[in-house]
Amino acid sequence: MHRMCANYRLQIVLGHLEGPGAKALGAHPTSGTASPAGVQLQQFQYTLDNDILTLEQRKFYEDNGFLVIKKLVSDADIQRFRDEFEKICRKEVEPPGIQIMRDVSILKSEHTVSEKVVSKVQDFQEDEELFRYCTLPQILKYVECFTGPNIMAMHTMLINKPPDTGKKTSRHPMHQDLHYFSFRPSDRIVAAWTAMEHIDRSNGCLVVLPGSHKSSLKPHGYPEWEGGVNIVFHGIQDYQKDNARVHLIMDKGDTVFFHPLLIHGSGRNRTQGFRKAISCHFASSSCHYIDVKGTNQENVEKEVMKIFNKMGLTDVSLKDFWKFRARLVKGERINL
Ligand SMILES: O=C(O)CCC(=O)C(=O)O
Repeated sequence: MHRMCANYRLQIVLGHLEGPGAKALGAHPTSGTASPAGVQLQQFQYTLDNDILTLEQRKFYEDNGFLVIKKLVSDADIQRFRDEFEKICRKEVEPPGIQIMRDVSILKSEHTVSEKVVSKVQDFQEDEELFRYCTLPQILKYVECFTGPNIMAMHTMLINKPPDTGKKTSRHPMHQDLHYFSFRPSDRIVAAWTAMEHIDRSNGCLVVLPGSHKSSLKPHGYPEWEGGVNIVFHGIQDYQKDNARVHLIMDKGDTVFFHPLLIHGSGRNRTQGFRKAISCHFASSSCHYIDVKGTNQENVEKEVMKIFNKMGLTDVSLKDFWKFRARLVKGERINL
């Protein structure tokens, strides 16, 4: 993993400092504009040797822990995900294992089943239409740069951030996704998050703290917010707002790939629309499970156990939970 990048050396020798796709992607302030001359021979830790990322993109991810690729998912695919989401909300389709969540502020106030009361669906691995997102070749092409060739889809979500009712419950506290994961190593895990419409600060874009993927996993818990917080929306304890944070303004189809230790969250949705994004966490199938007992992730295991217990399942662990969710999307299944 920590070996010298052979591709990089080869490209220097050949003088080809831009990889395939560089022109199509164009420059983007959140996708790396480092000058090739400024790129030093180095060991890469967070990306693998590949012919997909330009050197600038690779260096950008190494330094910042995220990378935005413009227009990666087509309007036609996004429309299909929207249509399926609406069918799920109306209960016209009921894929096994799917979890349908409501925002805490609308939890009890409305009983009709519609897009307007669902804040998120997750675990759509048995829904052929939504799961297509996790198998799109253009997504997996990038995922492979971080995970390697054997890829598992671990966690799937379509987030439908509702208009904030004034209680600020539509915010997602700053957190590190690794807090929820009982598999390692973290550098072989990556999230793909695709904007299903234009997303900016008005409707609650992603907020990231560049470079925070180089830090360790911090203790998380429920933030003490007045208006309440959604179930299992843990945040970093004692998080202090950091001026270095960056708001990711994204257009429909733009996709951000990010490291599971990157500190991120999202702001309030101040519009009347439901802000939509589709996302999957991928991991190399050669990752291994860990026991989180005695670590600061124990609180997640306890919450997940409560959910299992409600389903009548006892004597299960966080590892069982992840094994149940994991699906092979490319290559071969090794450990996960
Ligand atoms: O889409 C969002 O608002 C934030 C999603 C997120 O950070 C997460 O679910 O981990």
